[in-house]
Parts: sequence; structure tokens; C-alpha cells
Amino acid sequence: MKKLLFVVVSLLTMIALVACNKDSEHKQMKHDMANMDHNDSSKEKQQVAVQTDWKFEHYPQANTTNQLTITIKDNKGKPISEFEVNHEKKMHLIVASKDLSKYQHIHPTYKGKGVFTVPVTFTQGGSFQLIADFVPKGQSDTVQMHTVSVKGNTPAPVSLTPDKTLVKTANGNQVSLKIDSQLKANQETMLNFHFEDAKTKQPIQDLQPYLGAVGHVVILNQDATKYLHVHPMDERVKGSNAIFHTTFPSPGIYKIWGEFQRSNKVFIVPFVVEVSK
Ligand SMILES: [Cu+2]
Repeated sequence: MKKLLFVVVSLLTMIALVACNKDSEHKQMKHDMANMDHNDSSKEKQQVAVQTDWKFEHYPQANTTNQLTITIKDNKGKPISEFEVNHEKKMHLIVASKDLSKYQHIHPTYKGKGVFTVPVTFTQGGSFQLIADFVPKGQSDTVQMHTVSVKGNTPAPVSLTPDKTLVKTANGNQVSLKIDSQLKANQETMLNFHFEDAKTKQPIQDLQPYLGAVGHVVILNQDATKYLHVHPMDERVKGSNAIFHTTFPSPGIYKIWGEFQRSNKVFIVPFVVEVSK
């Protein structure tokens, strides 16, 4: 009996450890959690704990431009003043409606002393997730999230349904996403974007670099709480394919936005996929 109890306890400990590990991976993506607790493991200590203030000039209202000020501070409340330039910018900001039907990727201006500002226009009312992605000097990629409730006309949420075919057209560019047929959580997955001219069906050879890479891929889970920013395998533009590697952290439905540039115009192609256990 004692032995059995020991096994049960060991198992529970193992489960707790696995959960904790997962949790810290989580926190790498979702740093706002990092401030709260879990300061015990050594992995945590290497990460910079940051606090973020989000301030709008006016109460957020649909279709009204509003100045957003984001202030990044360390865990003692002192502004962090130096940031690495990451893909040509000091901060990348994703603005997504909670149902993921609306998406913007914008770049706040750095004003010094930890302060970033950017005009934001929400295209409808309802709940939006703001995701700031930045690298404090000498630290790793840091992500902070903030949920905003926007006044104004709020359409019914669009339900997120996995795409039957992963082919989309934007700005006359037909983009097919080739992906492992068995998408599984916690398994490295290759995302292969292939580009053709929508009219001629000829492979596109003249993609341009966008923010210093062949393209950018942003992935959010169904409730916009898990964020993945994926960079290409090869940053140079070559031929008509762009290949990215990523690992989905848990099963569920995810939306993937591929952002590319051609003829000096950025185009965004969204895909919805389901990830199994
Ligand atoms: Cu960006």
C-alpha cells in the first residue's frame, strides 16, 4: 500500500512538473503572467519581468482614432529605456478582435524612457486583444497582452471554423499554405507558403522583403491568449515559397496570418487550422 502511495505521489509530482514546464513556456509568450508568481524556477529568473501600462487618450470607441501610450517598466516600476531593434522595429503591436475576425499589425514609435505611442483605430466595438512584442536590451523576446473593451457597434462574433482548403487570394496573389496533414500540439510543424499569380497561376518570383524578412507569420489561438510570432527558416526572399517552422502549444483552433510584400504593397493572408492532441 505504501509503495502504491509512493507511486501515486511520484506521478502527481511528475504531472505537476510537466504542468509547470508548460506554464513557463506559456509565460515566454505571455509575459504579463511572469510578474505574478512562479519566480521559483531558474528558467524564470533568466527572463526579464516587465510591467506594462496601457493608456488611451480617450475611451476606446469604434472608428475613432485614439492615441495609445504603452510604457514598459521593470519589475521595480522603473522604465526600461533600451530596446533591441527586432525586424526593423523596436515594438510590434498586434490589435485583434477577440473573435480574431479583425487584425492589425502596427508599429508604435519609441519616445524614450520606456514610452511607445501609436494611433489606433478599432474598426468595430467589442473586445480587442492588444499584443506588444519587443526585446528589452540584452533580453529575450517579450510579449505583453492587454484586453480592451471598445464602445460602439459590435457585430455578433464570427465563429472560427477551420478552413477546408488552405488557399487564399490577396492583392492578386494566390497563396497556398502547405502544412502537415496531422497538425499536432507540441510538435514542430512546417508552414510552407507558396505564391502564384491569381490570374496567370504562374509562380511569383518577385516577393519583396518585409521588415527584413521574406515574410512574417503571426498565430493566435481561438481566444487570443496564445500568441506565436514565427520567423522564416531563410530570411532572404528566394523563389515562390516561404517556409516557417513553429510548434503549436496546445490543441485547439488557431488563426494564422501570413504577411508578405510584393510591388511595394503588404498583403495579409489569414488561415484557420485545427491542432489536435
Ligand atoms: Cu511588426
